Amino acid sequence: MRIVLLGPPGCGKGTQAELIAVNYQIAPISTGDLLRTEAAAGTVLGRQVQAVMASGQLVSDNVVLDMIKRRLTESDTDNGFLLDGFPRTLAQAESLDRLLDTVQQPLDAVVQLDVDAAEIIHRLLARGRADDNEATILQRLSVYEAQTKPLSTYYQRQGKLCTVRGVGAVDAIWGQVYAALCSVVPCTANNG
Ligand code: B4P
Repeated sequence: MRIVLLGPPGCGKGTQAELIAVNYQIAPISTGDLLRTEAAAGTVLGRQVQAVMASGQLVSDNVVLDMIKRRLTESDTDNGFLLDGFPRTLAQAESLDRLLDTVQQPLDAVVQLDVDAAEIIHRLLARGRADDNEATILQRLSVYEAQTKPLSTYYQRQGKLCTVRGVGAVDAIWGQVYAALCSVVPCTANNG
C-alpha cells in the first residue's frame, strides 16, 4: 500500500498515520519529523529549516524532495509507505507522481482529514510545539489554503481521494479512515 495523508496542520495526520502504518505494516514517513531531525542536528541546512518552520512557511520543494527521494530508497518502504505531510504543494505532488511512475509503483489512495480552523487552533495551542503559537498557526493555515488545498482537486481527478471528517474520538476517526481505504483497495489490514 502506498498512501498519502492530506489535511491542514493539526488535523490529526500524525495520529492517524501511526494507526495506518501499524495496521497495514507500512513505513510511516513524516516530512515534518524529517525536517525537525535535520533542524535538531544544527547543520547549516538545519538552521535554515528551523527558521522557515518557526515562521509557518513551507520549506523549499527542493529540500523536501531530496529528503523524500532518499527516504524512499530505504528497505522498510519495500512493503509500502504512508506519507504524512507530503506532498504539500502541486510541484511536490507532480514530482512524487513522476518518481513513483519510474518505478511503476503509483499511489493507491490519498486520505484527506477535514477539520475546521477553530478546532485546529484549539488543538495546536494545547499541544504547544515550538511552531504552535497563535501567529504561526494562522500563517500555517493560510499557507495550507493557498498551497496545499489545491491538492484535493489534483488527487480527486486521479480518482484516489477519500475524505474523512477528523473530529471526534481518535478510534472512531480511524474506523472511518479504514473504511475509506477499503473502498479504494481490498481490506488487507489487521484492523484490531
Ligand atoms: P508537520 O510536522 O507536518 O506538522 P502539522 O501539519 O502541524 O501536522 P501534525 O502531524 O504535527 O499534527 P497532527 O495533526 O498529527 O509540519 C510542520 C512544519 O514542517 C510545516 O509548517 C512546514 O514548515 C514544514 N513541512 C512539513 N512538511 C513539509 C513539506 N512537505 N513541504 C514543505 N514544508 C514542510 O496533531 C495535532 C494535535 O492534535 C496533536 O496534539 C494531536 O494529539 C491532536 N489530535 C490528533 N487527533 C485528534 C482528535 N481526533 N481530537 C483531538 N485532538 C487530536
